[in-house]
Amino acid sequence: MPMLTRRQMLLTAGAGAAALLLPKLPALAEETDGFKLPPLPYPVDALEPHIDAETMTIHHDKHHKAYVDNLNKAVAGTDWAKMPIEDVVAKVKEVPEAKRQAVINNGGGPLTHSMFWTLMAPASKSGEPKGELARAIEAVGGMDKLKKTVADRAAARFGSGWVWIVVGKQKELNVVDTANQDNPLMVGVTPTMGIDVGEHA
Ligand code: MN3
Repeated sequence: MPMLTRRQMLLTAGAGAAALLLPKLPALAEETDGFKLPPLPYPVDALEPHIDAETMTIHHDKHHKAYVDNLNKAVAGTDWAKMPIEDVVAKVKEVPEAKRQAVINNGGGPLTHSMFWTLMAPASKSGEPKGELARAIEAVGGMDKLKKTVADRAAARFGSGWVWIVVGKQKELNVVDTANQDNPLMVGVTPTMGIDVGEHA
C-alpha cells in the first residue's frame, strides 16, 4: 500500500479519536522506577491491515522502549526523573547542557509515541469529529482541506520527523512538522494529533 494512502487512513482513524486537548496519558513517571513504557491500548494486530502486528511490535516494544530506557539513563538520579514527561519535554531547554540533547532525543520519543498509540484506533471505533473539535476544523476550511494539508506536509517532510495538528495561542488549529522526535510542546504549542513520518512507522 502506498505510504500516502496509509497515512491518510491513519489520519482518518486519528481524527475520529482526536480530542481538542492533549489526551490524558498514562502516568509515565514513578519516583522509584523512572519512566515506563505504557502498554498499547489495543492488541498489536488491532490496526491491521493498515499497520501490521510486526510493525507495531517493533515500533512499540523496540523503538519506544529504547527511548524510555535511554531517557531513564539520561536523567537517572536527577529531579528530571520525577517530573511528568510533558513537563520534561516542555522545559527541555532548562536541562543542563551535558544531558540536554539526550533528553531532547529520548524525552520527545516517549511522549510523541505515547500520544501516537492513543490517537489511533481500529476502524470500527473511528468516527467524525464533534462539537468544539468539529467547529475548529470548519474554521480552518474543513476536514478535507485539513487532511490534504497534513498529507502534503507529511509527504514533504525531509527525513525523520512528525506532522502535527496543533492548537495555537488563539485556540486555532494549525499544521506543523518537527524533526526527529521533537514535540510541539518544545516550542510552546499544544499537539492534538501527530503522524510519525519515520521510516519504521
Ligand atoms: Mn516512531
